[in-house]
Amino acid sequence: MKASTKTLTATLMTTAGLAVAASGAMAEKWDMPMAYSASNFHSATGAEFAKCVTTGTQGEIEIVTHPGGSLFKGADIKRAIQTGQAPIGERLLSGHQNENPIFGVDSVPFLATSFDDAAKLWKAAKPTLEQILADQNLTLLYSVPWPPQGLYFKKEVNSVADMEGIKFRSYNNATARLAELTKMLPVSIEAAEISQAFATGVADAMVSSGSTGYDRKVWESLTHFYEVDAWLPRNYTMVNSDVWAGTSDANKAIIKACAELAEYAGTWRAVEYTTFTLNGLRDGGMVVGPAGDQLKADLKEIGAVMSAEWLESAGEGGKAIIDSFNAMK
Ligand code: PCA
Repeated sequence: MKASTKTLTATLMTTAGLAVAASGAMAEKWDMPMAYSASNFHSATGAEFAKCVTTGTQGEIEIVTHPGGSLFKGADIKRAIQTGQAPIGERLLSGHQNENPIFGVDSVPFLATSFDDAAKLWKAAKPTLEQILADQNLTLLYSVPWPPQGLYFKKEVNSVADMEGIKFRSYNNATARLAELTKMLPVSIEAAEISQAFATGVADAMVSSGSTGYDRKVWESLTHFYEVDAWLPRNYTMVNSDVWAGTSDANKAIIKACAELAEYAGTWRAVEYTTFTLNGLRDGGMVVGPAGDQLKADLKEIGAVMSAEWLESAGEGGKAIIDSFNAMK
């Protein structure tokens, strides 16, 4: 019995070996670094995308996600993929605004403040962004927005004057600039590390989605969330272009289909998660509601300054995206 099991196993292994040899295919493992916690909806979407590819390619490509910045920290993910240290990964698009202002198009205050407008802005910007990424040896697979960005504080805030001197956690150029223009003090901190930063007083405020506040349980340290709907930044998933070129057409088609599904499902999750997480912040004890008129008016003024600055830095390419976005509205 034992011997025949052994023989059967050996036969199966040989057959499998021959089948692999015949098709020339080798099973590959693609590690996929992601910056946000496993419980975050982007990470959940990424895990499903990975499963879709692994199943769809019948294990020829097995994608394994590494959320929470566990393989590479958020700020290092893009470079790791460009240089082939990881074949695939996900990152915040506006995290690269230092390299090219176009990467920050989704974080221009009050340009696109709803899911519908964010989708239009993405459509307008996508061809340019795909080209910029392609020039950096990266192939865009899919992109999912975050819910609208609001302001978190440890006290009631009714105007920009009330913000002066607050230590403000930033996650990209726009958030750091917002801090400067409101006379706050920006400190750059990855989402994965904010619970600790707030608990230890390294920062006392931030602009982010209800989703990130909820994932990181910020009610343990913060008290107020103002629904400002400043912008909806995006995450995107990229693959190293050499790795992509070496992928069979059949597997490319499967990966593209899984990516399309992920973009759709992830966007849907972002919409659903918006109300759910704001309620979660309330349940945690926070005061959640719209900003008052003075605060809104002050922020509009700062938004106008930041929009002008972005347009100037992004030049003709930036203007073309905004024109095409406005034409869609
Ligand atoms: N959460 C991420 C980016 C935008 C968001 O809603 C963060 O706070 O880092």
